[in-house]
Amino acid sequence: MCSAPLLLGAQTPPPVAIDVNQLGFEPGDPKLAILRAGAEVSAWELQDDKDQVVMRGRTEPYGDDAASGLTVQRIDFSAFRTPGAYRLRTVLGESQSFQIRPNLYAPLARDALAFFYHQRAGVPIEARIVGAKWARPAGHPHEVATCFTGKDERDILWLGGCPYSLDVTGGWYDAGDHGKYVVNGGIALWTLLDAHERRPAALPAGPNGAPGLLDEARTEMEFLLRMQVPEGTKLSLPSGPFKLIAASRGWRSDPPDFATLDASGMAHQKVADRAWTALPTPPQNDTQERLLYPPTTSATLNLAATAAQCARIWKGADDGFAARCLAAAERAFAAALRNPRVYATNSFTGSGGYGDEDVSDEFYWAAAELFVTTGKPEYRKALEASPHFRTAPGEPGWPQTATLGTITLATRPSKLPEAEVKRLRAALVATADRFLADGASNGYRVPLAQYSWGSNGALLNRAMVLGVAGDLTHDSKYRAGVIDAIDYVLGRNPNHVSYVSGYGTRSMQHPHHRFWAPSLDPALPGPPPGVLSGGANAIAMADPVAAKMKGKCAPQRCWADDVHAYALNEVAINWNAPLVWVAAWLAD
Ligand code: 9MR
Ligand code: 9MR
Repeated sequence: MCSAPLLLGAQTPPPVAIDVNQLGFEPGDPKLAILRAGAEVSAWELQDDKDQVVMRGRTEPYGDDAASGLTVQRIDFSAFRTPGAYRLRTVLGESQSFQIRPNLYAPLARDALAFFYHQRAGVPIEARIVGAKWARPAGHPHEVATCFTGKDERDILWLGGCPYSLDVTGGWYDAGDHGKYVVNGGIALWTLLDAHERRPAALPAGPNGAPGLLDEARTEMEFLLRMQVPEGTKLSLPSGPFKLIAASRGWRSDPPDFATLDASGMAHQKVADRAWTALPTPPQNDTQERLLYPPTTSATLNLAATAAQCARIWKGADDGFAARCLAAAERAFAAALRNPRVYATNSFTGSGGYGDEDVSDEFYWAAAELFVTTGKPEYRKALEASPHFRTAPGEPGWPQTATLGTITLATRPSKLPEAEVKRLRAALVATADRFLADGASNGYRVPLAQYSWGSNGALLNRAMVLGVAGDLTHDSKYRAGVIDAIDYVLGRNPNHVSYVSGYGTRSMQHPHHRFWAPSLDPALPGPPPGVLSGGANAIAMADPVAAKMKGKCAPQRCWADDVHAYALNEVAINWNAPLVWVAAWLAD
């Protein structure tokens, strides 16, 4: 142990050896930083912005950490509560600077919400709201599309198309691409609407006419409603379970044969480009043909669930809209019951798949939303008969929505008896406890066990469940878990990066995005503040940047701030939505 000052020239910044939330901490919250160093105990100092030492302590050795591939020690300075600007120092190096102050998270909640405005299709993104740098003309302002016909990537011939065009203008672009997907739109919209139902005053209209949460959510809801198949429509669709096939063909399973179905009330999976557009392509410059892709049971249930939420949220504020939502939701649920196994084939170029061959969880979720909204016995029967009833099988995600249904049943007033609500709550709390246990089992104390595509979104969805558990139990350990998650996202990670643009001294700059792509065209802007990178991915390393890292990085370090790294560094509505939820919860 030596406490001599670092011998570094004035121009050489000391090495960053301490990873910490670069935004900072609210005074009363736990405060943890991670030092990259062997097991030897060493001294740390907390310095204010006048280089005065305000607290000293000893690191706590953790040892080798598989998730980060590092040997780490912990610095706990939770006891320090005085507002100000600080950095941590040890002989091995220092941390980025950060703040301690109240009301730290409100701006983050607002900027994370503004992401959805930036992602809007069909309307110009206005300079008076976002500033000249991020303003752009409307993308796809008249999105009138008919169904895909022709051969897909599996060589399946889609002959029938659909006997109509739909005006599906509006909504949000999904991510770095310009697809608009009902499946992923559903969970993103649910998450914003849930944040609103929990704390209606949290995100009202923003400055300069920026839309508040409800206005923003409504643009997506209106889009989802437009994706519904008109009454009296017969379509030829593959219906039934997928068939296992030889792995040599590159697919795990094949869709079943086509059947003619009454598709009225179903929802199209997505509207998207026929072929992938190049990077960069600002949305107003997209010249690809835009097409509707076949309706699926999963998309239909995403519409049912969110339109049911809409029906109760807008009741009293806009009864006409609420009634439209309710009718669409009930029509969609009936259509899904009629056509329960119409799965996405994942075989169209130009857009992502969001294919899911188990929609029992989507059925449960939609039944739960419909029951809470209507109180009708048929929905109660459907949800009580579901294998997912009273379960919270992990963090929610676009392919696994059971936890969403359980959150709604456990936290919204309904006709369920109190004993039942208790059981539902217990399931959520048990799942939150599992997340805390995951946090206890890695060096950086991140309540996540697996790092796959969109791991930051998965982590924030876990933080949402932890937040719900905190609300239900008033036990501070759940807020501590939420802090662990946001700390990781904002800098307490082995890449010492803040994964949220504009937040922290060293934040993500080069997302996989077709407009925020200054590394490809210097005339284009970088990401506006509040945009979340998908994050470390050690499992589905599909892009060229990730492919090169495969097998060579510890899970938390499989990440690069590179526009081409779509499996590591894309941005997406279903990942930014839990950032809004969590930041608003922390701000409350
Ligand atoms: O840009 C696409 C990104 O938005 C998707 O998430 C990703 C996976 O579906 O695909 C990206 O597009 C690439 C495509 O899959 C393969 N050719 C290169 C495309 C552009 O990077
Ligand atoms: O988030 C999706 C992830 O779970 C999948 O593994 C991945 C590959 O199918 O696709 C991700 O979603 C992308 C979508 O297909 C197209 N738009 C961008 C999404 C985020 O990368």
